[in-house]
Amino acid sequence: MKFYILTILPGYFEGPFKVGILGKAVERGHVKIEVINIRDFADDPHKTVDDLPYGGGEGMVLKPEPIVRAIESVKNKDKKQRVIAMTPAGRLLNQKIVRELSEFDEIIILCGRYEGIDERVLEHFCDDLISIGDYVLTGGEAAAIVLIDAVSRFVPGVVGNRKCVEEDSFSRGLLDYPQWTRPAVFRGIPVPDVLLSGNHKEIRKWRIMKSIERTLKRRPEIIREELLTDEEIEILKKLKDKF
Ligand code: 6GU
Repeated sequence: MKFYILTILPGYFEGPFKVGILGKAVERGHVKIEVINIRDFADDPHKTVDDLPYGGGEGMVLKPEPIVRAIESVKNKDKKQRVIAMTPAGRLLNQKIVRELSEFDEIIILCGRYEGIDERVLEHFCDDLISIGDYVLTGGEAAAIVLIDAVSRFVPGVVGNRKCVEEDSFSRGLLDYPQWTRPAVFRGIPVPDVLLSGNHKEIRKWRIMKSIERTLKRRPEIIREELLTDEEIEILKKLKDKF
């Protein structure tokens, strides 16, 4: 899977893809990242990428010409590509969208800055507009890293254990169950007894219960009963009465 990042802040991406699971994925060639400086496609001596907004108002708007030339420089009809603009005005990213995007060969990500991007770019040269949440960032760069991280997990070879990818929170509308490790007592706080019992049937059931319990408490809106097993639905019904 290849990601092109179109940005006016190429320096932003110097660190994140060198470390951790993503760093390893890039090193092994499962994930390819190419950062493109939009400013390289400006055609005036000052390398201008922004201009005043028509109609007046605060801030500057990214000009269409350099961005569209940058997009066209990476377009390739032989690849299954998606052009995505990162903007708080986009649709909200979720795990379903992440999984769908992982089916493409190449994703071209346009990072917004300043007050916005000329609407003609978004409407006529992008396939999708994506936001990562209901808050405002100084630009789309941090959001692009979030998107690449989440999509890369679905690329074969990136996450060692496929089961981890498929069974994670959100794939079935339940938050993950909580985890503990040694020591058995930390600053007087013990690990739940059941986890030390060695009774794997009990542990499995207890984990389902904790998973449903914290989802009801923190994110009740993500629960999708149609994706749950009969056992889970039964536990859900019992716990619902408590909340
Ligand atoms: Cl994609 N961009 C910006 N600037 N702010 C955001 C965002 C994106 N998603 C949430 N907030």
